[in-house]
Amino acid sequence: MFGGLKDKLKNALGKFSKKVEEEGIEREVEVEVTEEPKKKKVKVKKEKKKETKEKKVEKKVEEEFVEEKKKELIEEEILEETVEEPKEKKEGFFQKFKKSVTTKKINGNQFDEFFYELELAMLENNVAVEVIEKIKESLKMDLVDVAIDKKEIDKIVGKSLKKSLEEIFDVEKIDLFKKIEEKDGVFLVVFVGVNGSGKTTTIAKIASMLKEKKISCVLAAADTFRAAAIHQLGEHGEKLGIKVIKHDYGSDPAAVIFDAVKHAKAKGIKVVLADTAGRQQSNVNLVEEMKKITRVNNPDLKIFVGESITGNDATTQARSFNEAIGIDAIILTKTDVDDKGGAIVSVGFVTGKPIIYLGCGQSYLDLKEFDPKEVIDKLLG
Ligand SMILES: Nc1nc2c(ncn2[C@@H]2O[C@H](COP(=O)(O)OP(=O)(O)O)[C@@H](O)[C@H]2O)c(=O)[nH]1
Ligand SMILES: [Mg+2]
Repeated sequence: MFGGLKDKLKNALGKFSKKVEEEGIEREVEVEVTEEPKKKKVKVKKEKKKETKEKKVEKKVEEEFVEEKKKELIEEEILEETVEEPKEKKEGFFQKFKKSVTTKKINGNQFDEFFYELELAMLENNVAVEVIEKIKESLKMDLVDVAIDKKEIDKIVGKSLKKSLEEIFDVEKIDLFKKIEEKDGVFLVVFVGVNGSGKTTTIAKIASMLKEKKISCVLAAADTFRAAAIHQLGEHGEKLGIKVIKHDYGSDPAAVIFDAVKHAKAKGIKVVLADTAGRQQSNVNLVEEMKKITRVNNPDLKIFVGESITGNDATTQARSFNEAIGIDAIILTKTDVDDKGGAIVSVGFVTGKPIIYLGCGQSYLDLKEFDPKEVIDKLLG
C-alpha cells in the first residue's frame, strides 16, 4: 500500500521545499520565540511538584476541617463571612527569548507553480480532484505570503500536508460492533458495490469476526442475479458453520433479505449480513433493486464495498451508491495489491462517510480496522 504515492509525494515535497528555499523572497527578521526550558530544569520542577502534592493532600484535609468549623461558627453567628481575594496567576511555564532567523516568503503564483509537481504525483496515484484541491487550499493558507524560517521549510511543508490529511480523514466514525450491541433486536447489514469488488469475500470475513466474538449471524444470498454468487456464499457459510438463507436464482433479492431477517427473529439470531448483486452502479435496474431492498428491509447499516486498486473508479462508485441509497460506511478491498492508495485517501472525503475496514488478502483474517493515523504515518513516514 502507498508504495507509489509515498515515494512520489516525498519526491514532490522535497522539490516543493527546495523551490521555496531557492526562489522565495528572502529577508532577515527578529522574532520572538517561545521555547521550553532545558529538560533538566523541567525534571527538577516535576520532582518539586511531587513533594508538594503529598503536602497538598494534608493541607486540603486541614483546610476542609477549618472550613467546616467556619461554617459552624457562621451558623452560630459568631464569625462574619469573608470572601477571599483570588490569588494572582503564576508566571507561565514557558520562557520567551528573541532570535534572529532568515525567512522566506512565496506568493500565490509561485505556490501554484511549485504545487504542480505535488498535484501530478497525487493525480498519477488516483487521488480524487476534490482531495487535491482541499490539500492545495490548506497548504496555500499555511505557506503563501507567510514568513517561513528558512531552516524549517521542509518541516513546515510536511506538517501542513499532514494537517490537511488529518482533516480529510476527519469524517464521523462508526464502530460496527458497538452498533450491533446497541441494537435491540436483529441487526441488518446490507453490502453493496459493483461486481467483483469483494462483497461476498468481505461478508465471509465479517461473519468470521462475528463468530470469533460469539455473536450469532445468518447470511442472506441476495445476489440472485448470478447462480454462482449464491453458491459462493453457500460455500463460505459451510466453511464457517453459518446458515445461509437463499432462494432460487433470479428471485427477488428484497424477499431473500426479508426472509433472512424473519429467520433471525424467530431463532434469536443477532445479525443478518446480506450480499447483493453488483452490476454497474449506473445501471437503472440495479439502483431500483437497491432502493427496493432498502425500502422493504430498512437496514441498520448499508456498507459500500469498493476495490482499492480501481482508484478513482472506486471513488466514483461510492459517490453513485451514496446518491442512490445513502451509504453509511465503506470497506475498501484488495489494499494488499494496491500500490497507489489514492482511493483510500479520497473515498471518505468525497462521500463524507467513514472507511471502517480495509481488505488486505483473501483469507478470513485479512480484514483490518481502518486507522487514519496509521495511513497518514505510512504515507508521510
Ligand atoms: N487480494 C485480495 N483479493 C480479494 C480481497 N477481497 C476479495 N478478493 C478477491 O476478489 C475476487 C472477487 O471477490 P468477490 O467477493 O467474489 O466479489 P463480489 O463480486 O463483490 O462478491 C475474489 O477472487 C476474492 O478472493 C482482498 O482484500 N485482497
Ligand atoms: Mg459476490
